[in-house]
Amino acid sequence: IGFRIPAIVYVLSIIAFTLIAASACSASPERAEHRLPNIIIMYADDLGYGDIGAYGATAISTPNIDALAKSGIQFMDAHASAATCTPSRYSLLTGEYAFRRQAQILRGDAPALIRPGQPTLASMLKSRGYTTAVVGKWHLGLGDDNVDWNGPVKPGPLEVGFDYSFLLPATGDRVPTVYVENHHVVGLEADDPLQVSYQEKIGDRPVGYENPDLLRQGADKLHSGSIVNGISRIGYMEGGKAAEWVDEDFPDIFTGKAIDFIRANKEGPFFLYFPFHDPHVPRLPHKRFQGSTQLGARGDAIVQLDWMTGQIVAELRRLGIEEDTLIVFSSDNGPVLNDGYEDRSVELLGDHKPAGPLRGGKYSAFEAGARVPTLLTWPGAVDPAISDALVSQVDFYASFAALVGSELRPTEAIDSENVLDALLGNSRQGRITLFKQSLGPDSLRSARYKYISPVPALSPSLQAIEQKKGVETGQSVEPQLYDLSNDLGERVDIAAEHPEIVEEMQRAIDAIRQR
Ligand code: NG6
Ligand code: CA
Repeated sequence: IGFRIPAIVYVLSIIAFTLIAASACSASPERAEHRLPNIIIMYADDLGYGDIGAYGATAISTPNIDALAKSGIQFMDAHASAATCTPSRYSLLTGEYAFRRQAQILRGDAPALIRPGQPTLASMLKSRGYTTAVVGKWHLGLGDDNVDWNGPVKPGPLEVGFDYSFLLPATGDRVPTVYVENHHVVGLEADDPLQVSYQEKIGDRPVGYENPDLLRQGADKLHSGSIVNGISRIGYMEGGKAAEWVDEDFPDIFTGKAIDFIRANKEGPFFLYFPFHDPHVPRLPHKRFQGSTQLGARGDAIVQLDWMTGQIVAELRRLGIEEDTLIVFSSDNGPVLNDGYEDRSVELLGDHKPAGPLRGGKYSAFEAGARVPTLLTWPGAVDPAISDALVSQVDFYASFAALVGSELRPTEAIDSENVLDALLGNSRQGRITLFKQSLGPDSLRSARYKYISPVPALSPSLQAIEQKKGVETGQSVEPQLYDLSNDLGERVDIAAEHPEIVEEMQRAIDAIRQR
């Protein structure tokens, strides 16, 4: 079916790579150093393939993100490596599939998933002279087991290659609802220590299931723990009153911290990993964005995200470093409407299609689970284009390593492929095959086909997601095969007609899993 790399292409690409590497080394070190671009990864949370103007949305106005699409490369077939948050983030930062660490959506008090010593995109860039920061949503665990939020919270980003961190530790919908800057919870008072539990109610903060009258948004059972800022969260939190965040302040606080970092490091090169909270639940956009769409909180949260994007680009321009800065804009997984809170996203959806023409959504093995809007700009070096190349976020590691001239060790970023040429628009060829995880089955893409592995038995928790969240998860006890060249919406299962393709694609998944 033609998705194996022909040997000759492989050999030629090695020769080409060696030549490029050699010519990079022969330049004077000073010049080579100077030419390293700043790198910013802007990473939305649960933003779907159809949620922004550049990908067809008309009910949400996203001029700043659309401007990135216009001035850079717009990828039509780019993917997160999973359909949920923690696994996608793990892969983006380590170049490794999340199943290798059994990474699942983490609790808010989970220990650091990326352990000190494991190489990351940040540590790799740091070794090439970059100053590195993460500002925004982390959701990759912090500290060791039973982390003490009142002492130094570590290990965390600073132990895996980041010089600076300002974090929303897990998600907006789970405790602790505080910021963590470097090793410390921001604004904590010594006489009101912060404790967190995911087992039982602790302390005297009201909880959602006992005080529905205190809530600004109705919530499902899971999201009915401690109430902070009128919203009940997953888990329980005692103390830490002065450190509580106000959700509506996220856009200003995170954008401000990101801009501070950019200003302080304008001489470059710097790496800024900037994961947004929007449009994840709970959706509580700042007052100035409320009502900016007819879609309610979810649409308004996307307008807020667009504003944040614009602020960063404007700052680069003001500092005169826009040309020297490579920006990637993407999302960690596909869209969902009701993800635990009644914020009227379902009722107010109208004709808007968060997943565009794709089937499924967040959590799903269908395309909308992980095929996400993806843009790359680098005004000094990349010409505008629309690209159909098949690319995965797991490949950012090896690709940027090639860009900055860092040679990967055999154990480093083992699932990451160098697709730099496709990312920079110099080639239409990205990956030959692309592996994805979901909350349920694995899937595999070639340029033409989409294969979804069968599950041994239907999972009741996935069935619950289908019923409550209205997302088709893609689980089936039968293998599924779709020909995306004429069936982008994955409607006609052709597995039965093509047993040989099914077998070959399943074998490819097994080989990745067993590696
Ligand atoms: C799920 C939460 C969901 C969301 C998600 C994390 C359910 C019942 N609940 O466990 O509300 O918080 O975790 O989203 O599905 S993610 O984008 O960070 O993966
Ligand atoms: Ca997410």
